[in-house]
Amino acid sequence: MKRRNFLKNSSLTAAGLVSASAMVACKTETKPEETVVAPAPVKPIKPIVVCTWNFLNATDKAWQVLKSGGSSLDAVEQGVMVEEADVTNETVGKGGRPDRDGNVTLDACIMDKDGNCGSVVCMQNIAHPVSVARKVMEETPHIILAGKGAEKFAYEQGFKKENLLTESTRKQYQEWLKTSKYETIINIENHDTIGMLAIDEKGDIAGACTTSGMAYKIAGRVGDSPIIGAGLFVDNEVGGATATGVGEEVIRTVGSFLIVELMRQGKSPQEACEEGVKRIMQKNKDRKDFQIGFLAINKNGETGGYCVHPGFTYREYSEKGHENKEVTSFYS
Ligand code: SD4
Repeated sequence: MKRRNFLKNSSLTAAGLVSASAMVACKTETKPEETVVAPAPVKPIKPIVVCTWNFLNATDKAWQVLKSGGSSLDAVEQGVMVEEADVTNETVGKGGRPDRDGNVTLDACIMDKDGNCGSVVCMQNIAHPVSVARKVMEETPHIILAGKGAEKFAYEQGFKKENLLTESTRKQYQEWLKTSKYETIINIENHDTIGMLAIDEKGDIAGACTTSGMAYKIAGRVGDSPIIGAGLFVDNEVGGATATGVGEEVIRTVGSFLIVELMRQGKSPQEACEEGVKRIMQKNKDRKDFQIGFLAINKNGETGGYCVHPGFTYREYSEKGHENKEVTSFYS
């Protein structure tokens, strides 16, 4: 390099350094002092139980288990069993509406604080699929048992065979046969699946979900409710989520897993449920013919819910008492 250019470059560099350091100095001088405020410690709400829809007796049962020091796993199992046994609830357990061949086929799953899970799909003749799902989780190396295999396993575990069709659902089915065109219609009326999430006194989270699925579904159809990640997901570090409504749409977005992951990224249960529904609606811009409701809880016991159409509620029970929570919806 020629001396003249060298000097020129050096002086430029020096000038650059001077001005850069002046800027740094200037920046340092003018920067307002940052006060680091530690987030206020959140006292977790526990125990607490929430479930889809307004199932008073189911949350009561789960609350009794939690209050007597029971685990969240026992609470959610025993809580949803109340609805499985209630023949007036025609979308869960005994008394659930049948498929289009007249058979009641049940779906259920359960998940514990350690990420263990069990599920039964399309199982007939057993009134408490959630308990069979728990047996799958605890007594087998598998997660999902289906149809006849699930039923056989249930008998081996001591469950009794029961006729799940009631007089009421049999009559409704026969009426439906008269008018049915056997179309695969996704409806928005088929509610009352119970998804339940609980935190026990130790702060551990568990969840369960159980349903007879869509009324008059094609034989063999399985919805989201027994699919881990879709109808239910629990991560003891973060929280849990569950879904009700048209299972096909929930499966497509792996809804409950999505919501738990959104909470992991910092969203509140409410914000996560809203984002979950919005994701689904982005893919269904022109459709108004289905309902979905999401319910979520985080590790602090904060809860939230959101749905496509108005009408979805969830029930919460904690030391604060019993509350039926109306949620806002995408189409208000
Ligand atoms: C299903 N998600 O089988 C269930 C139905 C349901 O309230 O939730 N009904 O798709």
